[in-house]
This record gives sequence, C-alpha cells and structure tokens, in this order.
Amino acid sequence: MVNSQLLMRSEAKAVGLKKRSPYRFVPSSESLALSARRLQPRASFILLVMFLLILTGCRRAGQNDLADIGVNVAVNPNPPQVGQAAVTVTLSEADGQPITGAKVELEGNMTHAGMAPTLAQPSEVSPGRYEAPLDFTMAGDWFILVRATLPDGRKLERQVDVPGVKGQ
Ligand SMILES: [Cu+2]
Repeated sequence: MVNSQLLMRSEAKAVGLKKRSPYRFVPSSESLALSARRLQPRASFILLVMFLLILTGCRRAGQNDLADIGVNVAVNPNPPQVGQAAVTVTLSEADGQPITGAKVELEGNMTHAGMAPTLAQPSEVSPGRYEAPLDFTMAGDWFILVRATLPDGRKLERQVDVPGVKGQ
C-alpha cells in the first residue's frame, strides 16, 4: 500500500512536471530517462507484492482455511493398496476437543488427469471420528479432498496426499 501510494505520487509529480514544462522548462531527455529508470525498481517491487498477495489469497481460499481446526486422516490398510480402504477423519478444535456432529465428505482423486473421482460420506463412529470406505480404483498417486461442514456452519477443505497406492 505504502509503496503503491509512493509510486502514484511520483507519477503525479512526473505528470505535473510535463504539464508545467511548456511554461517553465523542458527537462532534458537524459533526466526523463533517469526518472523512468528510478521508477522501474519500484514497479517491479509492486508486481512482487501483488504476486505475493495473489499467492496468499489462493492459500486462504484453499487448504489453510480454519487452520486451527485439526484434521487428521488415516487410511487403512497402510500402505494403501488398490481396492476399498477405510478412511478415518478425526476433527478437533484448536484445544484438542473433538468436533462432533460435522458433515464430512471425501473425494478421492488421482494426481493425473482424466479419472472420475471416487466419493464417500463418512459417518461419525465415535466423537469426532468419521469413517467411510473409499475406493482406490487404480494403482498410483492419489490425494483425498476432505470437506467438512462444522456444526456451527463453518466449512473447511483439506487435501491429503496418498502417494503410491499399490496394485494387487
Ligand atoms: Cu488413474
């Protein structure tokens, strides 16, 4: 913010200089080139800041929402293999209290394109523990998207990598 304000101010100054110049003095082409060069590092710094803001924006929208909520995912058998696996999701508050009464959904995907995801809706088997069978339909690298709607309406999504699912 501060830096974009600085840039806007120095641009305004440059514009003001151009406007006044017919009446007062014509800046040499050398000094114009100098001021343009001075702007460049600032401009690239602002681009960097914008880039970082976009990155944090994406992260916030993605897996790091409700970062203080504990989402633990266990896959059984471990190491995983092709076929039906039992996926257990444990949800806990920041202080470790189990979160009961959440609505949990699982989406199994492979890391390569072109495969239909496998879906499951775990049910709560004990306080804060949600379990469902999930189909690993092919050997290779998988990831599971865990989506949960907490009893108070907050929603979270986490991605858990399940690399190297073995063929049978
Ligand atoms: Cu596949």
